[in-house]
Amino acid sequence: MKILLATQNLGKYREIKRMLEPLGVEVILPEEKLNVEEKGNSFMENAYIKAMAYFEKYRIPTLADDSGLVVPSLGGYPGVFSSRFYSIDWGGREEVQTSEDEANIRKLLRLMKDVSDRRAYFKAVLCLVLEEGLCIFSEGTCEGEIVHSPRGSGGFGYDPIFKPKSYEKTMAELAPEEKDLISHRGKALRKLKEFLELWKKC
Ligand code: ITT
Repeated sequence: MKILLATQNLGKYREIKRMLEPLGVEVILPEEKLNVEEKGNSFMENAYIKAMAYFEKYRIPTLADDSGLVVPSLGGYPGVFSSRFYSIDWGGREEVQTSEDEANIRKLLRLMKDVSDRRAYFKAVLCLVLEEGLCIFSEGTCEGEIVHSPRGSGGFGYDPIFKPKSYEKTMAELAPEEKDLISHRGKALRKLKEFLELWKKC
């Protein structure tokens, strides 16, 4: 089975590919980037918007992942704004942009400088459009806390400043398979895999 992954994020692509390929699923990227406006208010809405936009163009089973980091002490931000959090006006100075990931991390750490409640969680919602009129969702979360300075070089995004619950390492210090085992995306993908196995038998 071939699945088109509706993303521009190579970090997501690497993780989804390594978890789905052992199932015999070939994960491919779109040849052309579509300008999809993610105007939903939830991960679920945005996952659906992305999956449908690419499905309508390519007409093959299409998977989208909308995900992000939720920090309750920041009122749930970055949340659905995770990928471009650095560009959101929060008062104070603008982040100098090196890479988007680094700018996001700098902004989050600056906002949380004096915040003692550092709990946070990652959430991923996957939307798989299998054919016209058939779409399924799965989601996963991973709880943890925001550390005071970045550590590790694995993963992507906010991984260097996120320490999963009951771990001493940040997500970016874990081996890829360790991340897959506990991550929001790993959990959502395992649910999706169960469904795909049943569906393939039908
Ligand atoms: P696509 O929409 O093209 O898939 P994107 O990066 O813009 O790519 P999202 O809108 O879903 O995707 O934003 C997700 C952001 O949340 C991502 O850019 C990271 O900053 C963060 N994020 C999601 N999953 C993460 C993970 O496993 N580790 C670290 N950060 C993550």
